Amino acid sequence: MTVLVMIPTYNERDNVEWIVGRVRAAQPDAHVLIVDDSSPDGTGELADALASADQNVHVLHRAGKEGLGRAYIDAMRWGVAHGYDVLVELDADGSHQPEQLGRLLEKSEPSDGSAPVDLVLGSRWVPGGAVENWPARRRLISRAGSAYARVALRLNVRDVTGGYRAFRASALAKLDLGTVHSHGYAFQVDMLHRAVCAGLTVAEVPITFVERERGKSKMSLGIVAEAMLRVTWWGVSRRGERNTRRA
Ligand SMILES: Nc1nc2c(ncn2[C@@H]2O[C@H](COP(=O)(O)OP(=O)(O)O)[C@@H](O)[C@H]2O)c(=O)[nH]1
Ligand SMILES: [Mg+2]
Repeated sequence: MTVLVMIPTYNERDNVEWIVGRVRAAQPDAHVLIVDDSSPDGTGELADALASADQNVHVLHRAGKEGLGRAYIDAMRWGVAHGYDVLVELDADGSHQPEQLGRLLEKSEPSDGSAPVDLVLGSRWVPGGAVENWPARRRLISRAGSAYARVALRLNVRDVTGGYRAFRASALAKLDLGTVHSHGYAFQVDMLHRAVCAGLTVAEVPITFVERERGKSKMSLGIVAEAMLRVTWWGVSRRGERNTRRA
């Protein structure tokens, strides 16, 4: 099984070397793809230096900041084109601990011979999962957002917006990536919703999410609003489709 860990970066100068080093130590066979949106702080140049020192590290430079969704779609296309079996999403800021990646990969390609899971979600909100250093306000936004999307889209999943995930490349081929237009948390909900509608298998494994210590979060009111609006729209149109079928 070949694994590509995709790490999107925007102004992560203080984190990129640290996180890549942790991924390489935790999963020495995995490759890393840093997807940088021309960060003004020089993250892209640092990434290039890491790639020239390590043949398992690659960099995709994008022309400008277009949001997490676009960066991941480009990374996924790159990973599929290069023939990796499993594509992992991981934040650059240390919130997703590379040392826990084995928990996800064990479901993507189980060592006991059971069926591989198409989409494995690192989950903060299942037993054993946790969040460290989050103010009560952020915890509430995240839980409420997950609860809303669960109900609106009828998703039987606890952590709907999490960004620590492992996709089997063969499953991604069924998701029509060319029509994904969502960016922030909405991107994560969108991909999960598409996976469920396409009949892919989905599993959650507990992770401990650690809030970043260095650099700034790119979360904004706009990102939360995008997620709310898109989820509402998807929920309404799904219900409409169901009613049309019934009529
Ligand atoms: N390439 C790229 N990466 C981004 C963009 N926005 C956020 N990221 C990265 O996505 C990851 C998660 O973003 P973060 O700001 O930590 O969001 P939060 O964890 O929700 O607060 C980090 O690695 C960011 O550098 C973007 O527009 N382009
Ligand atoms: Mg973060």
